[in-house]
Amino acid sequence: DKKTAAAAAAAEPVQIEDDRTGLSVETLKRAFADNLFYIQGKNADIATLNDYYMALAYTVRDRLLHRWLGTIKAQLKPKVKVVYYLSAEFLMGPHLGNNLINLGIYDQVRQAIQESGLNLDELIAQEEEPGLGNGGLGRLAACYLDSLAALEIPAIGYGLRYEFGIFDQEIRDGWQVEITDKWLRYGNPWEIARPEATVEVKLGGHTEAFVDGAGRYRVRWIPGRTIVGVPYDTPVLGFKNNTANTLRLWKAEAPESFDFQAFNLGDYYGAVNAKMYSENISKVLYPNDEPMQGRELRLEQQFFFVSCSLQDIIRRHLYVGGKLENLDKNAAIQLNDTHPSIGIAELMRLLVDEHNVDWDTAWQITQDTFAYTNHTLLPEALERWPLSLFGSLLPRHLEIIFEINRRFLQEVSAKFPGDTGRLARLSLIQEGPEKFVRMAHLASAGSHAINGVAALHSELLKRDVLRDFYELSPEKFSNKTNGVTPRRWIMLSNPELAFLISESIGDGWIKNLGELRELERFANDKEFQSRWRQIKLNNKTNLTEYIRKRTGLVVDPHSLFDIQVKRIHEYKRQHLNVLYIITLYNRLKQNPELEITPRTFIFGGKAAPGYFMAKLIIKLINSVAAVVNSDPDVRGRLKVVFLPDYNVTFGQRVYPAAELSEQISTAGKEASGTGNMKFSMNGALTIGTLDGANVEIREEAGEENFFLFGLTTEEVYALKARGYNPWDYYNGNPALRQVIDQLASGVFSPGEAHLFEPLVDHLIHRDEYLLLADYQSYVECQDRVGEAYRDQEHWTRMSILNSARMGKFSSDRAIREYCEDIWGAVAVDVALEEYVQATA
Ligand code: T68
Repeated sequence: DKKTAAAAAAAEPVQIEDDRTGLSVETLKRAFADNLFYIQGKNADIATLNDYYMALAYTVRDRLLHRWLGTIKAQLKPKVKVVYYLSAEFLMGPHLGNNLINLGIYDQVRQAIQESGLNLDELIAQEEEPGLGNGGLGRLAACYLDSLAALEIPAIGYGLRYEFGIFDQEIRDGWQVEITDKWLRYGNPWEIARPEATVEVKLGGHTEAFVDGAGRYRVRWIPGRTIVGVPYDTPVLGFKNNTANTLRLWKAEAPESFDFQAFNLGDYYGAVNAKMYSENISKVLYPNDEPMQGRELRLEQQFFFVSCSLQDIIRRHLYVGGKLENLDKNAAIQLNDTHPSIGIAELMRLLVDEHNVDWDTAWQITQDTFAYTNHTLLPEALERWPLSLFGSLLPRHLEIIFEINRRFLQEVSAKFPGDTGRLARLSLIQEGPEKFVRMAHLASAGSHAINGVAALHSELLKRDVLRDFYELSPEKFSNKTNGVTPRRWIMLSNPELAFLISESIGDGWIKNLGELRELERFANDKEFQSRWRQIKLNNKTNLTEYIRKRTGLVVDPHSLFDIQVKRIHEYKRQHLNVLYIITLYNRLKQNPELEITPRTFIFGGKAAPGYFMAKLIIKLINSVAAVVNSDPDVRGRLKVVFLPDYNVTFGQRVYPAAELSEQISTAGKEASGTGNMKFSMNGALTIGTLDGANVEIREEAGEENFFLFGLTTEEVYALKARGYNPWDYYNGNPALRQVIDQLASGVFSPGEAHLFEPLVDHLIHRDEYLLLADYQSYVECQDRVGEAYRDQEHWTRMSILNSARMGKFSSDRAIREYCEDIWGAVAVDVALEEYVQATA
């Protein structure tokens, strides 16, 4: 009858395409308006652009939640192995556009926003990017999360939720000025706080030995203070699949149980001060890239996020019924450089002290679970902590490290009897007037796998920095050449190119970048070439407009766009690029009729705030730009631009517009580079040394499609061993000499003749990075570039071939290698539950 039919209908779950899940343009429009009203509390009369952005972000977030929950459920199963990527930095870039691509709803959303009277690009541009990283290392972590999700590998990224990310850069009077990055100012719609999963972290204090009920010798850590970590989760979507992994970032807070009265009677301010002290830990990202600084707060940050994460990992493992002895069956923990390597000692402490596991078993579990990626060969970048600082902050961990070291050196002695030099070189403790804990040694001893990030880099690791570890355990070592995600770095950044590629060879390349090879058959196709060129010109025109807005400079989109964007560092040699610019300038001044390929030199990048030489290089670029750009003699032929505040968002504009990619580090110094890959994929040709991944890019692209110059790593070593004298190069090369003399005499610093003296002095007296030795080779190579550009057909062919042959540099390939060789992780299918609602 009617009544029972109605009851049956009410009990029957009905799937609804409602305003929170529906994907039709109509539904999206309704959901957008709804979120503007109910979440932002605004209507069209008073809404700002940011309100619209937020309303759209929530509309998109609603549409990924069922994937996210489905993924969490699928991954919390006994037999699933999860990759835990521990990194002090995740440079994710803006989420909105990327999530639209991964959900496959870009077009519907564009239409819905347009029909709502707005412009999608403007809303996307409104997002403040989370700049929780310095450069390559942090961005690599973000690309790897993208690929893990694309490949449906269960994974969690663990890191710090810095309140202030990398500083915003402004240029005043040619100098870098740092501005705090208040990225959370208007709220962050992509994260969800999970205060119920808070964990406690101990610091300071001392240790006590005791004998437990079973008669076992144990150690207790009596901490000086406790901090809590609150997790904030952000979904990381796979490309058009059901996987949404989690990026879990920890915020430091004072413990809830903080007892104002008992702790500090009547001292309200003291108590609040203690709270502020706790919150300091996740306050700000350290803006230094490679060189190491032994700051206590930095070690606190590292230990804090690592301890939170390991406790979380163990909790998850026990929750699915796992035994601690089998942790490595459920967990692969990757150390992104040594920044999280204190995790080796912390896992030992958690197992031995807190879970009562015996030492040998604990050490086996630890080694089987951890793996370590090295990102640098620069000795000054290797992390080491003064023993005194380390012991006062982490007294129990220092004891554990001593014990690890004692046993480790015993093993070394057994293998190399009587070799005391080797013992000293391998020790986790560096002896001397001041003693240090060597974090790369801790990471290497405590991991089952150690890798470098490009073939050359991995070889040099085995030969130099980790030579003794290699001789001890060669089986631990492998290479995992870096990669970047084609979703963000081609599809999102260069939509026109993505469209042309898909139209020509289908869209399989997005998931399988090797398919780009099929473009080779269009390399000589006139019609295809002209579309390829037109897209590049459109992207250059876009960048031209952006340059005009940001700097007021007008550049010619028909000139050769020659671009160097990356952190400013002496080893990356932005100033070598400048030496060539001045050389060109001099030629034009000396011969006003000289025909050259018109070029626009574009720079971008931040300098560490305390790195004087790097800041001086920024000033140098801007000073040379000021002279060159205002000189009517070179008008139309030479322009120099420094674009402030290089970040992920800006990178997305730059790579698609580049024609020449500058990868000119001293051979043996750049571990890999990843910008080099982004440029090439988007059709830029590379001028570069045989350094980092350049070697492999050239191998793939073909040597005839790559502008090679400079000394090789071997030649650099040999030259330095012979005794390098930059002065000889200066004296022996009139063009070089002129450039250096101009810098020294203030031609580019009117009124401040001595401004560039520190730079010049360093170059002619020491020149650690061999600019003068590589100068002539670079100049000749640049001249060949200029010549080659005149033959646009040939240039376009080379450009197409570069893109076509970059399949290897997808982060999907890199992640597959990590999964197979190091993590033993496999894809897990995520079943979506029908999102259902009973309606009466
Ligand atoms: C970079 N390293 C390498 N470090 O320089 C680059 N360091 O060659 C490589 O491609 C990239 O890592 C990815 O493997 C960095 O970016 C840092 O940013 C950094 C930050 C803090 C402390 C030390």
